Amino acid sequence: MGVTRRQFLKIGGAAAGASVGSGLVTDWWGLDPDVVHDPATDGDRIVPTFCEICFWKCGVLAHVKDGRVTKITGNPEHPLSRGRLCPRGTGGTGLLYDPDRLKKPLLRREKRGAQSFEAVSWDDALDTVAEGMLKIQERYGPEALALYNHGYGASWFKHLLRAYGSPNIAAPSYAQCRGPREVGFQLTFGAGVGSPEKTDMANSRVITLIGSHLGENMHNTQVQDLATALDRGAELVVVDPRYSTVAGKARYWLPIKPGTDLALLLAWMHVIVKEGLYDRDYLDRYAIGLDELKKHLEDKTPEWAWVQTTIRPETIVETARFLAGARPASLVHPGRHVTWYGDDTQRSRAIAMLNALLGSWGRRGGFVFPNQISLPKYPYTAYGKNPPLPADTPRGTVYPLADATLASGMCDASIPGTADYDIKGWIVYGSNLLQSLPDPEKTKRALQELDLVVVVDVLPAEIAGWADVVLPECTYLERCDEVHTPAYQEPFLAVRQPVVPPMYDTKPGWWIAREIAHRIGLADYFPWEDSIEYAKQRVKSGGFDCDVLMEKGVVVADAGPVTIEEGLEPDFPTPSGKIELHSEQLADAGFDPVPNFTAPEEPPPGHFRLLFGRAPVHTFGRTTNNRFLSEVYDENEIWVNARMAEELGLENGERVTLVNQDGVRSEPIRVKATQRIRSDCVYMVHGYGHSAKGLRFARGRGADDSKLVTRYRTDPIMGGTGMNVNFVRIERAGVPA
Ligand SMILES: Nc1nc2c(c(=O)[nH]1)N[C@H]1C(S)=C(S)[C@@H](COP(=O)(O)OP(=O)(O)OC[C@H]3O[C@@H](n4cnc5c(=O)[nH]c(N)nc54)[C@H](O)[C@@H]3O)O[C@H]1N2
Ligand SMILES: Nc1nc2c(c(=O)[nH]1)N[C@H]1C(S)=C(S)[C@@H](COP(=O)(O)OP(=O)(O)OC[C@H]3O[C@@H](n4cnc5c(=O)[nH]c(N)nc54)[C@H](O)[C@@H]3O)O[C@H]1N2
Ligand code: SF4
Ligand SMILES: [Mo]
Repeated sequence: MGVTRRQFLKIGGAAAGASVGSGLVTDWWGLDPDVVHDPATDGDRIVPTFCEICFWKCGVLAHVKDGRVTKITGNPEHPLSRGRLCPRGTGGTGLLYDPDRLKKPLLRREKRGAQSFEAVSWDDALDTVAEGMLKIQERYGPEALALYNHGYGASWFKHLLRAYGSPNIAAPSYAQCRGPREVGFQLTFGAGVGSPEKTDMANSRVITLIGSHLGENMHNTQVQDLATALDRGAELVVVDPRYSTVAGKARYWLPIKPGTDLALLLAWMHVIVKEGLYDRDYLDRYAIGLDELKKHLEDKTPEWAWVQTTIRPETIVETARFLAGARPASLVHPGRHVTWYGDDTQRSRAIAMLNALLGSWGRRGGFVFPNQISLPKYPYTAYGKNPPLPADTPRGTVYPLADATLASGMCDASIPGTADYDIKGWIVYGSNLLQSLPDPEKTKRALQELDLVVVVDVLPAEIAGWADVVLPECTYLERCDEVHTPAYQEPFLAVRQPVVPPMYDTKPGWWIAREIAHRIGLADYFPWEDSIEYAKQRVKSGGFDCDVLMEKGVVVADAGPVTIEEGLEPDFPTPSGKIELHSEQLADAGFDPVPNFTAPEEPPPGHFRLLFGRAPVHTFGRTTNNRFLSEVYDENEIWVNARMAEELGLENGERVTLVNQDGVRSEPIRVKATQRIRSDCVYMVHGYGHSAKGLRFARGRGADDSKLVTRYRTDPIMGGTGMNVNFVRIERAGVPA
């Protein structure tokens, strides 16, 4: 059975309608969980490849008839899809056949940001890029060129920048997304959580979600694992100021006051320690710092946390016992997008520590130690030694525990005189910085300062409007990228291969990067004929059969033990070689060795805290122009507590303007008056309110949350930008509040 158009609409409709508590989790998919897709349903050809509609990289089977991709289904043999895709992946043809795609290389005609371009040949466009890069290298040194990237196709450009000699390579998925989580877990266990997350949710007995809104956050395998766990009787504890879709399936929904999760986590640990409910043997063997932690937790009582979180002490005690009762198969999910309040590394660390008390790290139903296939590199010239340090920290500042470059920091460094040296040029691959970095007006100021802005994209998103040169990449269905070998329970090797030839005058990223390299004297770094030859060489040198891989799209290796129960000897690569409940690393860097809670700022009178998240059928603003996906959800709404809406005289469905604390106004947005959200915050889906002229479908639909994020709170430990610190008031059309 394939996913038919009708079923697809049903999935999206159910998800977008979000009826509270109805149906099984499997209904989110609109699919019978026991039916595996028959890949041979239709199509002249079926080409296995992997998805890029989000960053999870599920294996897909693309069905081709008369040269057109007619249908995209899940590859049954691929561990991340297991025969199913999320609704977004199924709608990938909506990107391939989007009439608004970038079709030809473009050169800017008027001033930056005016969105006025002239179509040129690839030679002219690439010569302009090469000339700009050589000038920057000569005038300021290679470090003055930065690469922003997101997505799997970026590897060719990262390689190009390293060869060129720049350390300024960053993705908003670190400092605007999961960076604090990785650092918080590394400080505790010596290793981060990674992507795909190394959770073993399918075998969990209790799953605790701190804001993580799985089911709206549609990472395919995680949602499947959650469905499996629930089918096996697992219970959910959902902590969220909003009654999310997954809260509708939970045993406990804790509508926490936004920004106070750390207080709840400390109080949970207080109860677990005080009542001796933690995993004593596990901690004796593997952890240090329990005594310091116990002492620290003494006054973090449920009554103390009540005042902060508004969650009653009895509930805190009851849920603490509930979590501990299922250990070690009790998973406190680390979340993914965690740049919320600026205390995010410490909150993530508290999540890590709670998991340590439950003994879940390295245990079935908790976190596994995944395996990974390692392939030898394609032999190419080695990068130069001792590249300069990145320019991502404001002058005089250090984020001692950051383990990647900060996208926001590179933007700051592009405003002259703010960092140790100035960044003078940007190459932007697959990242719509005007919707992903906080304070977009600052991003625009930075853009105006640059000598060179190159955007490689598939769509004319906002960022493309600011480019000097726009290079149209073909979509993931038209190209071959780097081989995918993630760390996972079942280690595997997957290949992305072209399903149909590139449409229009678009080119694959590997070709674009190589052409630039050839023009600036870096040809030696790109010795491969094309990306298929490159992929084949790597696969072959790893001892795998390329023909089988190309035919199946994936090769799965033997799993081997991944948990302590299976006899695995765990490894904690912290400085002490143990789980660090008390962190000398943090103390040495001048931070709290055990997390302390500071209450967040209160909304000013008449204001609500602005929260945001995901819609099940969209990936940020990347898919809001996708006409297939938008058939089911084509504009966002602002969730307002029903009682507050009544007090403000707001009608359900009426269009309002949000005005933030700095007077910035949103586009008109429809009110969703609902009891499913607290009265001190409002919520909207990120990725709407596009202003780019070329996005003819998405333009003018809904409102843009990023525009309202004029403030952020920087995490002092790793530089992440906490963005849930903005407040809005609601203005009715023509009625200033
Ligand atoms: N206000 C606010 N800001 C946020 C968030 C939020 O919720 N609210 N979320 C944060 C999070 S979690 C993250 S991970 C970041 C993500 O932010 P970004 O890294 O900027 O990622 P996307 O928004 O996915 O970038 C989308 C761009 O990639 C292009 N694109 C899509 N496919 C391809 C392709 O195959 N090739 C090329 N070259 N381009 C392609 C799209 O057309 C689009 O222009 O944003 C963060 N910023
Ligand atoms: N469909 C779909 N799925 C996606 C994506 C997508 O664009 N579309 N993007 C992917 C990416 S890159 C990421 S990073 C993830 C992000 O997804 P997640 O990591 O799951 O979540 P966030 O976007 O941070 O969080 C949104 C949720 O947190 C709640 N929340 C807000 N403030 C607080 C608070 O103070 N405390 C608590 N406890 N909860 C709070 C909100 O009400 C909302 O339910 O999703 C991934 N999956
Ligand atoms: S989770 Fe959905 S959009 Fe993301 S890679 Fe998988 S199928 Fe594609
Ligand atoms: Mo993210």
